Amino acid sequence: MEDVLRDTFERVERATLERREVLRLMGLAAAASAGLPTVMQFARAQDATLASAVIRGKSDVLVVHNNRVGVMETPLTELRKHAITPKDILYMRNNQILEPEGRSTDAVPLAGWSITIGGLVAYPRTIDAAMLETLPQTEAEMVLQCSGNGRSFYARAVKTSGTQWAHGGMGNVVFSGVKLSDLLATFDPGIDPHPEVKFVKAEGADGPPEGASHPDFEHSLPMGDVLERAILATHMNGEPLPGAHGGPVRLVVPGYYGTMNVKWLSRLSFDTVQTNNVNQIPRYRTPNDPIQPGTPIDYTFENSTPDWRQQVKSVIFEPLDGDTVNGSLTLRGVAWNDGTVPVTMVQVSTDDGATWTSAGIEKPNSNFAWHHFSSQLSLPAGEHRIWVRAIDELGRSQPLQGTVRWNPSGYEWSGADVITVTVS
Ligand SMILES: Nc1nc2c(c(=O)[nH]1)N[C@H]1C(S)=C(S)[C@@H](COP(=O)(O)O)O[C@H]1N2
Ligand SMILES: [Mo]
Repeated sequence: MEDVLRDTFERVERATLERREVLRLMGLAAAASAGLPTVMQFARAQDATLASAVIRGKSDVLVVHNNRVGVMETPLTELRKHAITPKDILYMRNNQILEPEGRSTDAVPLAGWSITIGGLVAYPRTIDAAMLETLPQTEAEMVLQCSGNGRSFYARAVKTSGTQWAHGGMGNVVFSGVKLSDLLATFDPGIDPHPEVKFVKAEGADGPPEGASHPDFEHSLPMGDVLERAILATHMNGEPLPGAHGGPVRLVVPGYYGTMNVKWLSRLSFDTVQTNNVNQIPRYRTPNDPIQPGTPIDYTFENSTPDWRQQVKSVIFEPLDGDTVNGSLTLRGVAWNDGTVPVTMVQVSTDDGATWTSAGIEKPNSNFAWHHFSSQLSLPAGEHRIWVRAIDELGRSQPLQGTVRWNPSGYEWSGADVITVTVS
């Protein structure tokens, strides 16, 4: 399976490189380096397939990274327009075969969709998803972010394998549905997990990737966070959950990386150990100890951690890298973390870290959501580097050199954000 994926990635990368070469020959690269924002340069170098041809209802402003399974990124010029990311521009990342319900942003009926709850429990159950509508509803405004978001920045040290996401493998959305703990509480007799249960495994109904024979897309999540946070989401942004984003039911764990939010939920299992599904190990993990960029690692359950809780992070939305700006400008962007505590500070430096000032932070609707920050800057004419880093209530922050968290698959990029702008 890994080989199939690697092949695909390599094919996409080769195609991208070839296109870059063509662009260079056409003299567009010169135009790009003359001031087009990086995001635009990036968008120009991608697959020519239109997003709407891969997934009906997706906007053609999206950058298509993979047109077979549907992997697409939102340019920051679009992402920054909305407090809540609309479904047509929300990034998309599929790993498996693209099933019919995943091919459009239309809703999928709840009735007739079954979810099995089992594992080391006293009373396993199968529910019809329609029963979720009869239970108390809850909602969470939260950042949905691929653990590969920002992967391309690891190339500042050594390029890592996989989709070369810029910052647009994320969005801020509102998921609503039924809290898993509320669902469990309705059963009599109860599901009653054994005291030794430590993980909840979520399985998606999507089939194996092309040419691979491995089973469902699965992830194991720690029991504590799942009981506290997990929602069986049936709605997104106030509408029935689009099929492409996991409808009719998706397991959502606010504060966790996107990959842990399993789409097309078909089964939950209460287990004593993590699944050995390829998406739990070796994929979607980062090493526990720093490793030298370029060094391979044999992942074990002991030497690495799944991409569960999101790292503290900030992304500048305005201006964008490469922009030409007026000397008196407003810097804007978003910051977030794993939602355990709020992000309390966003610091800005225009002198490569000699001095930092605090940006203003708008109070977010939830700890799991984007925290919008802004700062008035006054800069003399010339080229300037602007750094931004977020700090949360626990004092957790972002490394200035994000490559210190280098890992072979380029997960969990969380380096301080830095842009270069020219003041005219
Ligand atoms: N069933 C299933 N769930 C999945 C995936 C998948 O391939 N299959 N991809 C995961 C990954 S890696 C990410 S980043 C998010 C992407 O969510 P989106 O496509 O709704 O934006 O879904 C996650 N859930
Ligand atoms: Mo992802």
